[in-house]
Amino acid sequence: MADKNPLVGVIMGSSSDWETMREAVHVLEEFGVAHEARVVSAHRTPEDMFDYAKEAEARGLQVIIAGAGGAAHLPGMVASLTVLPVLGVPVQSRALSGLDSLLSIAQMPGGVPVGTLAIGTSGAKNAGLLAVRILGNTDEALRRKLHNYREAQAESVRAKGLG
Ligand code: RP5
Repeated sequence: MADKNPLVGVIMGSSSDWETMREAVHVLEEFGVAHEARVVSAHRTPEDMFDYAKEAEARGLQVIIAGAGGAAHLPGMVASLTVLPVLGVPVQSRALSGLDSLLSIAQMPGGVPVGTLAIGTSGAKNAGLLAVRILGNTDEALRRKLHNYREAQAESVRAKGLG
């Protein structure tokens, strides 16, 4: 899945991560941000991961969102190969409910940053929103959309009241 000239790359370790990572893609679609989504595994296709990370900057990507579960090396390895901001999404694993993913992604050594989000769909959604906020620093139209989004969210909470 790819728009022309994508600004955000959404990658994941397995097609089984898509159920989670589609939340990030939904946000990018909602804000009209050009993006692409691919399966790039740190363990099963390490050469593809290397090429993706090394070529990302020259291809015009500005943010990479990387989701993985279990021994979740993908976000950290990609961050070690690029200077683009990398947002890591811990996918909820079957064995340990994503705690393994979270710790694998969050506990990076100093010098190789990964912005780690929450486990699962909330993390994926917030990774999408954080990518939009990063792009919003230099894109006034996106910044306006973020203000509208925030206001609409607040209104929807107020409208629900106590149900
Ligand atoms: C990781 O292993 C993937 O990110 C996925 O979350 C997990 C399980 O992958 P599958 O066995 O479902 O392909 O690399």
